[in-house]
Amino acid sequence: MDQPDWNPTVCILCECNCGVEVRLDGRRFARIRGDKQHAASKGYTCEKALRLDHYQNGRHRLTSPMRRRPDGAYEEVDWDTAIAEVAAGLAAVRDEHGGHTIFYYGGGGQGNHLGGAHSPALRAALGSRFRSNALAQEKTGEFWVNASVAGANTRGDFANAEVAVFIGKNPWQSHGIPHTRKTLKEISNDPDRSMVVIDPRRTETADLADYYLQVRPGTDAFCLAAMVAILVEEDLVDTRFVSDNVSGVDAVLAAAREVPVGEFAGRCGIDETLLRDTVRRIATASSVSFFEDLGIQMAPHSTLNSYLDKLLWVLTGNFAKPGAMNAPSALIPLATAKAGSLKRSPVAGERIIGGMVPCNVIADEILTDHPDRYRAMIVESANPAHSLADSSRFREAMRALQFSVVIDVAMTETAREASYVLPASSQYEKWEATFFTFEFPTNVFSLRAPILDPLPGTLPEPEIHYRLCRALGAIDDEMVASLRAAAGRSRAEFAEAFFVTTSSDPLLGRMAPVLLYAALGPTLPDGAASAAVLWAAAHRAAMAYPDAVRRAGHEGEGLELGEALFDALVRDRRGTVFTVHNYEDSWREVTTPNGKLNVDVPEMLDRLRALPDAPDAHTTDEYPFVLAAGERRSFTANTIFRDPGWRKRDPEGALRMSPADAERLGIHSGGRVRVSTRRGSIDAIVDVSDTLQPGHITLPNGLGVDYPSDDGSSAVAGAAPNELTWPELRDDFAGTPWHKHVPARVDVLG
Ligand SMILES: Nc1nc2c(c(=O)[nH]1)N[C@H]1C(S)=C(S)[C@@H](COP(=O)(O)OP(=O)(O)OC[C@H]3O[C@@H](n4cnc5c(=O)[nH]c(N)nc54)[C@H](O)[C@@H]3O)O[C@H]1N2
Ligand SMILES: Nc1nc2c(c(=O)[nH]1)N[C@H]1C(S)=C(S)[C@@H](COP(=O)(O)OP(=O)(O)OC[C@H]3O[C@@H](n4cnc5c(=O)[nH]c(N)nc54)[C@H](O)[C@@H]3O)O[C@H]1N2
Ligand code: SF4
Ligand SMILES: [Mo]
Repeated sequence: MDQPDWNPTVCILCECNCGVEVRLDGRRFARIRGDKQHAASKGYTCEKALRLDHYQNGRHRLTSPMRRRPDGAYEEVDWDTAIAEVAAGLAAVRDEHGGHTIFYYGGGGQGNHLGGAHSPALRAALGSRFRSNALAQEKTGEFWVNASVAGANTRGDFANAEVAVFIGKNPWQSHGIPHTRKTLKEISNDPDRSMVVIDPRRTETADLADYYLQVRPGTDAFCLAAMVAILVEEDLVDTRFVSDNVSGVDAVLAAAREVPVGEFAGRCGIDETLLRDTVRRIATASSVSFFEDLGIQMAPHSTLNSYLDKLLWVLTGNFAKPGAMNAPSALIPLATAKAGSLKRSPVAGERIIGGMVPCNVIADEILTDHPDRYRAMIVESANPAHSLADSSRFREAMRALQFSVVIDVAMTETAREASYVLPASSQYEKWEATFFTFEFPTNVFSLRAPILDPLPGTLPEPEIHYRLCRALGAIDDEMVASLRAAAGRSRAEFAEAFFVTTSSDPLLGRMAPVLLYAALGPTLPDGAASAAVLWAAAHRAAMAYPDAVRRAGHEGEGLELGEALFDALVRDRRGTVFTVHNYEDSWREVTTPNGKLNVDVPEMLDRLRALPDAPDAHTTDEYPFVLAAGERRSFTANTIFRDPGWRKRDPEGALRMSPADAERLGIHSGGRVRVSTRRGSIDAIVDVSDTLQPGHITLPNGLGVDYPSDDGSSAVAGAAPNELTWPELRDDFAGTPWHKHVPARVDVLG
């Protein structure tokens, strides 16, 4: 591959996927800078993007498929052998126990979703029914609430918001909104705008806030319920908006009037006057945007928290207008949750939301003699043996499987338990994209071209899926050849042939991604075969939002509009604007039966009414601290970087602790302690920090992964947080874990 000076691509470390330009020196990332021409990020990055060479060129990269020998060691095998044996291993489980016992986990991280978009074909070829990924340990509760209230996913418009509210979200470190730090500073510096932060730790974001609510850990439901009650009690509900646009409000008003505001303020540790002032500021603003994240989604009452958060913006009329909550379009929806009664997982009987089994029950659904237990697993671009509650139990579950395969760039904690490991090309060596397209009213999709040739021995995931489907006999080469011939003649002929083929048989319909890859893919420029899956998505978007797609500059009627959008996606290297909406368009995304926002959600109202009797502390004499296990810091990025050398500070990921607790324990910054929970212990260095309240301690996410040294041995930096967590610690509705609320003990080491 020739190396033009600055190669456009994106940063893959968080959902923002900021556009960057990389200057190469051979295969090394010699320089990296923000891409000013990127359609979404326009040059913005944070400091982490500069470290991407540690991902691309670290010593963790795999260059051959690996097979586990009976003695547990791994040996290299060639790709043909690996594909044949993986297909045979999965087919054996299917034939013996049924395809529903083959579980699929993952599908993409912060920067890569094209591989996962091809996985439905492999799953269809195997008859696999159950799947999950990280969203089922953070967002499924919120997805369900959004589905119940709006029938759509919703997102804040922070750039235009008069008031920005962050609940259990530290965007200064974790980002998640466009040009995050710039937007935060703008809000903070503008005397006419305000920022509200609800967080037990005085974070970098809290330091910018006008209203900082330092809630006691795990008591947000009391705080948010009191806020809703104040809205009702002080007549701050936007009654005009509500009577025109909201249904079921009487049930909410009745429940809110029962909330003991003063008592709840006390239980969440927030001064009632501050709480009332905050609610008044929100209710009287011309626009308010809300962002709830892990601090309330991985804590007690998490689904109820999400519901109460939504009530705050629904009752104040903050929907479908500038600066408020809106419903962005999607090129490929990440997950479509449905309200109402839900399918259940086969062994534990937990709710499946958005098609995902709660992460916390996966190990339980393997380690059992239940006839429908999972017997095989396909893991793609995820590290569940590190990222799911109770790592040691997950490792045990992996070993109990009859067969497992991991597709990753590295020999991860999860890969080390698998029957086979298939090495993927890195995200800078293949066509890639994410489906994190949450901007409104202007929404951008970034298809990236490779900036390096694949590392020898690696393959892109779409090719891996295609080869496995072929080896399973699920692809008829003649059919692919005839579709490919049609694609060679014209897009219109291809469209017709593809439609006829995929509608002839439901199984072929589900094979669509790999059929597109193999038939349309070879006709795309620059080897962009993996982008063929976007062809169907472009047509769907053009049909769903024709006016918004045209406003984004794509032209044509009917099928032509979809083709024009697809061609633009494949051509552009710095993001494609695919929709430009009017704010009223958010109403079109609302899919509740009567087209209104619906706040009468009985499952949540029951929980709200039960709140006065719910405990507000879960610590014990033996485990007196609340540990937030997995805090986002300047030098964390999930487990995308394995090389600890990327961290300029905090190399081992210190345990943060309040000065009062440190004094009581007689420990200083730099001292060593043991953190223990009911499940396990880890050792850590202490960082005494006045940002924490007494009784609250935090550990970063993403540490505790091993990395090979020059001499071939390997070393682990820091502690893996999920050695301390356990699966039963989870939300009673969505099954999401309480990773931010783990009862723990701290012992000083000599
Ligand atoms: N630097 C960096 N950025 C990242 C990532 C990363 O690894 N590193 N990961 C990305 C991913 S996958 C995600 S999902 C996002 C997550 O982004 P965030 O949700 O912002 O990240 P966290 O730091 O895990 O948690 C947010 C806040 O919750 C607070 N919190 C803890 N307990 C409670 C509580 O009981 N109540 C309330 N109200 N708050 C509480 C914590 O103090 C913390 O400030 O970040 C993304 N961005
Ligand atoms: N205790 C605790 N646990 C947590 C959290 C917490 O706050 N506390 N946070 C949770 C959250 S929000 C999340 S999102 C998860 C994240 O955890 P996971 O979803 O498991 O994902 P990552 O750590 O992002 O790891 C992604 C994997 O993809 C691999 N990879 C990178 N590029 C490619 C590629 O191009 N192809 C393939 N096939 N693989 C690739 C990496 O090597 C890595 O193994 O962790 C969750 N776990
Ligand atoms: S980590 Fe996130 S905010 Fe920072 S440069 Fe990368 S994508 Fe952008
Ligand atoms: Mo996440």
